[in-house]
Amino acid sequence: MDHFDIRGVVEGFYGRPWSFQERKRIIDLLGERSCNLYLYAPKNDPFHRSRWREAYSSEFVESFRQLVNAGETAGVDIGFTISPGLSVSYCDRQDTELLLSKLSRFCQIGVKAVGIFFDDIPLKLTNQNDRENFTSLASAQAMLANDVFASLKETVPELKTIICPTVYHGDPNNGYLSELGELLDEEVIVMWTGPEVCSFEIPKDDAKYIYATLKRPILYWDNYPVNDATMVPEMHIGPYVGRDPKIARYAKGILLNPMSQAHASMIPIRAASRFMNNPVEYDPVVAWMTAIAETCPSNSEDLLHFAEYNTQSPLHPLEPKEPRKVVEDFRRLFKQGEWAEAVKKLFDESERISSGASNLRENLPAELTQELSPWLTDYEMLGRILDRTAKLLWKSSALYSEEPLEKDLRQVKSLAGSLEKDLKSAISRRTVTGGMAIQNLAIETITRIKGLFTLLEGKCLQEYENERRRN
Ligand code: LTM
Repeated sequence: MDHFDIRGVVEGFYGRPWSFQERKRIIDLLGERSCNLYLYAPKNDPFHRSRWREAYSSEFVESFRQLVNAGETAGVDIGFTISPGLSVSYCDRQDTELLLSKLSRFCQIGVKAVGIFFDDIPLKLTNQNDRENFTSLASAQAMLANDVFASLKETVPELKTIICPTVYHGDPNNGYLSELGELLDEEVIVMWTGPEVCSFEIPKDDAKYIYATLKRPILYWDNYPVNDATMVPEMHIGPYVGRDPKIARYAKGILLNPMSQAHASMIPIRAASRFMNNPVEYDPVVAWMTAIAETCPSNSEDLLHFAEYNTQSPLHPLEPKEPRKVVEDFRRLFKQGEWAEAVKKLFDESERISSGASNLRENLPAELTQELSPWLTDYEMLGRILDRTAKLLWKSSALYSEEPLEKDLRQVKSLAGSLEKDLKSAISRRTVTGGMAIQNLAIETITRIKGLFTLLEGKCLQEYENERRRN
């Protein structure tokens, strides 16, 4: 049966790194889910990347030792990595020694895997000495990695050794990658994110061809649910989809790159762990709904509805289905002349959102509520926008009568003003939930009703004019 030997997480995102407490929670979860590797690689830890030459404090190493112990208890290997590529000189012996001593400090406290990561750096040798000593970036990186890993393995022979190359996605037919495949020791594991940085899909052939180029089964660095860079406004808690189970034939494993929001990341980690353990029988919707139910058993329906508003991500590039469906149902009923039913759709959804959001704020675990809070606020705002849109539509029907009353006009104007304010607040937010379907409906409603104001005010003016003439 196809299966993945390595299953777990790489803490490899930009943004606030997790705390040690958060890492411990994730490691416990990985253990519960029969996953077996956690790799430390947070881009914004300066000692991991920008100031990689500097040593970690003894407090940090002690905390990491406790993490290694937690991993042993949970049955999860803990790995430590460094990203020296921004400034390393591949031919400088001092740099090689520094890297070696920094990694060996972590081997001494029991890490089971080490990595040297070269992602997100220039695809050419930038140092003059390196250009004089190496014919290519691949040969420089292979020499450094082989050298450091061989020394570490002298004391820890079973150590897993991993690199992330500088070309880590796209077309597997690539000169840099084939040279790397040629020169790297065969035990070195190479990471790869698939056809894209954040791959919408990972087809079987991606795994097959990258295997052939690198001459070894690769380890997927799967950029989901990560939400750094331009994805910061999104909360990635939708289903884990688009990975062909047959990639397991050619890949050594999958490590998910999660969000800076550790507790929220547990939803997709729970779901994806099912794929990692049994790709053939994996059902993404069942895995997702189960993960949601496990996260908040007392309010799983509410969490599911909220999650349905937060699917948008590289795996689900289209706008979330749930709010789109509400608006489509509304438009269909409205077109059929079923006014009351159409408006009721909006009121019902608004009610579902506001009661769901308040249940979630009350009953979700505190850390999760804190992480989700900005998106819960978006969600609540959408509920308000739906409510005001529905009221506006309902009240505006009074203006279509032969003799519209001044008081109705005033009331409709005030509702339109409040809705406009809500829309302005929605635009000024830094997070996105539910796509644009509901806002678009609200904008369209306001615009059309303002058109009605023009008509009515015109009529009033006309009447005023007639009266003036009569007198
Ligand atoms: O994906 C890789 C190998 N490197 C970086 C990650 O650190 C980052 O989190 C993701 C998502 O933005 N993209 C990258 O290129």
